[in-house]
Amino acid sequence: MEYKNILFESNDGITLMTINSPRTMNALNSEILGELEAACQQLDRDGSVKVVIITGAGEKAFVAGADIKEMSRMSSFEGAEFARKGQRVMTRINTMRKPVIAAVNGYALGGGLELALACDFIYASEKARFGFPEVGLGIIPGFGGTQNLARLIGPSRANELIFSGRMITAEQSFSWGIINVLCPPEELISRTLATAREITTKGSLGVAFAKDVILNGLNMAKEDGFRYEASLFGVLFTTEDQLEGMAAFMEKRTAVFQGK
Ligand code: CO8
Repeated sequence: MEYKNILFESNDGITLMTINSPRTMNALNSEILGELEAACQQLDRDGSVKVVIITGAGEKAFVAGADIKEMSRMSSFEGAEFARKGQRVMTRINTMRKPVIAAVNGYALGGGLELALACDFIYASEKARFGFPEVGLGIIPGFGGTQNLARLIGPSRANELIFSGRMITAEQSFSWGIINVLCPPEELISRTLATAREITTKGSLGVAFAKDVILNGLNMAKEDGFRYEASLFGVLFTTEDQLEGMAAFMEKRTAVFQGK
């Protein structure tokens, strides 16, 4: 697959994906959505990749939404198709076996915020701005944002943000629990990489199973979530990573995990 709008940089098990369409502030059009979907598939299959980071090119925007110029020409049928494609891509990102971190460097609006919310957690620079401007365009968030935001910060704050179409600062997003870390712009990638590196030193099967159980457990009754957690916990006792992790602890050395 030839990528026209995404830059890749891979080092030591971490792949940094930069959405690079500066003319439209990295807005998501059908082509970029297709590239994101293909990239997720490729990275998920690649055993050398342990953590993925998604960011936006340039100083101003992470992703300024879905591409309004492309959407403005859509019929109702095409609009629904576009929403379905976007939802499929966001779900693909959300359900990748490896952790995906959003490094939000600027505007994360509409589909851009939905993309960040599809990641496992968000780090952001002080320049980041978050919002769902859709109601001002006569539409609603259509790439899963209504569901993901309300689950993350509760319906009350999600309602206010979505009904008003207002943009909020990185500080406000931090205090609302949308982002985990808020830092100066020049530190965003290094801080995100540092956390990614920490994750790569752990057993990748354990990390993948933890992601699975947290994600799927949210849609289960608590006792079912407990049962699912116990099952995956048990499965890990059939892996070399579990033997290595516990042996390393007892031998007072650093574990070297193979992801099997
Ligand atoms: N789509 C297309 N082009 C965009 C977008 C966008 N979302 N955002 C910015 N651009 C373009 C501008 O048109 C402009 O292009 P040009 O130079 O050719 O006129 C260029 O980027 C720079 O933008 P500005 O001149 O406006 O830059 P400012 O710094 O003044 O403002 C903002 C930056 C605040 C980000 C402003 O551009 C803005 O408000 N953008 C639109 C934000 C928005 O409304 N996003 C939500 C879009 S809707 C959405 O995401 C729905 C998702 C679900 C879809 C469901 C399927 C149907």
